[in-house]
Amino acid sequence: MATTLSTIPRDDGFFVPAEYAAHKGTWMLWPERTDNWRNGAKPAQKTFVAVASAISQFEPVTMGVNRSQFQNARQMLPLQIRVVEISNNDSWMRDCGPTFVINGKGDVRLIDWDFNAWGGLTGGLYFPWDLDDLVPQKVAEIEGIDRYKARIVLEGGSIHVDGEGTLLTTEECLLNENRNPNLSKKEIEDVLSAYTGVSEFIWLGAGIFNDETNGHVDNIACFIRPGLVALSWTDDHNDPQYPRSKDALDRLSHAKDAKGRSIEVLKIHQPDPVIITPEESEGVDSVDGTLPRNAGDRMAASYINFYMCNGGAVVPVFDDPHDALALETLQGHMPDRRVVGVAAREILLGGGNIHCITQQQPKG
Ligand code: KQY
Repeated sequence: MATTLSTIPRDDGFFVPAEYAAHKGTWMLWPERTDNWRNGAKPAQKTFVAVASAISQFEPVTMGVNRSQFQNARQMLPLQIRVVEISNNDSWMRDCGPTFVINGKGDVRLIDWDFNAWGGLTGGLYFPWDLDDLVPQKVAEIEGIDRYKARIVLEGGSIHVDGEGTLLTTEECLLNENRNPNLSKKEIEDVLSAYTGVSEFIWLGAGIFNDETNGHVDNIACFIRPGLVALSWTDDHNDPQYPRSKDALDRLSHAKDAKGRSIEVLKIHQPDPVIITPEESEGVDSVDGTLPRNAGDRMAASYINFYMCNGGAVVPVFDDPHDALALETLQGHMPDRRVVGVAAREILLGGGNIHCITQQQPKG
């Protein structure tokens, strides 16, 4: 039975574990909307199959699908991937999905944040988003997990935790007037502390250049382990990403985590600019209220948007000269995981990457 609780996680002894803690499995949502995914979403579906298959080498994967796509998804996905009907507006499980909490005694619950499609009517990416907003409640019902309903607009990709009391985020996103205009920075910290259990915040300024999420942290920086943060980097001072990454480096270099540690930064050089081609742009339906995909636009490509699963890490690659070094560097710093690259341009074309389309459910 799944109950909606009227308490808050911290008071109940629950906190958000790090992504690198043990998982029960991974949740994803199936892509289909033709105003975001080109060519009837067929290339994206193949890439989602590749991501789900890669993760399923390490842990169970559940794919939520809209009713009309159930048979197609079931047919395209390997049998070890569970396919369940979960109506949704698009496929960004990291952002519209739940954030799970544990109490260290074997119990798991989830947080259901308010979702407004990355900005609602002030720069949001599509309309409506009502089905997305119900996804966490449906996951709670399917799993029989109790749910905390948090009255704050927040996407899972806008925060990272180290599992030891520290939260990493960006001002560009969390302080954006299209999320929680009535809350101050301090009030946002207070709500997030109460729900995630953290006591220390590391605020970066901006995220990746042209990131349509308003700078989600999961595209620019992530914890590899407590005290070690991977950061998307460029050596090119003329690249529009340079001041963003340099500012993040400066802030991280001066930060202390909840345990009083300084942060070690692992630079992961970004791929060369990834630009939307005319053919890619023409494959996307044009719909009022949905962000267009214009030929010539630079996409927010980053290797940091990878996903850690039990014994593995699934990393986006772009057929780029920097791919090999990114994989090698991440592998070198995660010796207990097998790093797997998945060609991810099709996900990037939709506005995010592998981390954005996955959500871990921790082990109890
Ligand atoms: O987390 C993300 N990067 C999601 C982006 C949503 C894109 C919708 N077009």
